[in-house]
Amino acid sequence: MIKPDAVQDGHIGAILSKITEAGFKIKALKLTQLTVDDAKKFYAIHSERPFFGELVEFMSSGPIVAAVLEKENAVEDFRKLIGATNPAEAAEGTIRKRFARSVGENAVHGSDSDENALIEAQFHFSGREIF
Ligand code: 3AN
Repeated sequence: MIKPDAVQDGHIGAILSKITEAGFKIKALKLTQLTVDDAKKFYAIHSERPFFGELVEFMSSGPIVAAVLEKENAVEDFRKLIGATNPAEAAEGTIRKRFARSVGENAVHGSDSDENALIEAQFHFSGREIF
């Protein structure tokens, strides 16, 4: 996902360019907005964390871009491309270093495993929207 901060800041095009230049193929793509319930469901794994309420509020606060990406070693390579959760700690050249506002409003989300990538793809897209 491109998160509400980066969409609002006008970075959709630049972020998609970095993603495709890094060799990812776009299999599905849409501009949409999460409801509060969607955000709670998507981030259920973080429900006990102190920032959960803030995260849900932020992720449902405006439009996001959802995408399904394909590449060899995609999960690991995408996490390298986006950089550390906290943009202050993200490496030079990463998407979060360049575009994120803060640790909470950090521009992009990437799946943390192949298994979760499949669950998250199905959360956002129907079968006929994935190519
Ligand atoms: P990542 O997105 O790098 O995998 P996670 O899974 O630890 O990081 O956290 C999920 C999301 O929760 C982050 N993308 C960020 O928006 C938010 N988050 C993580 N840590 C904090 C924090 N300390 N304060 C506020 N929000 C946070």
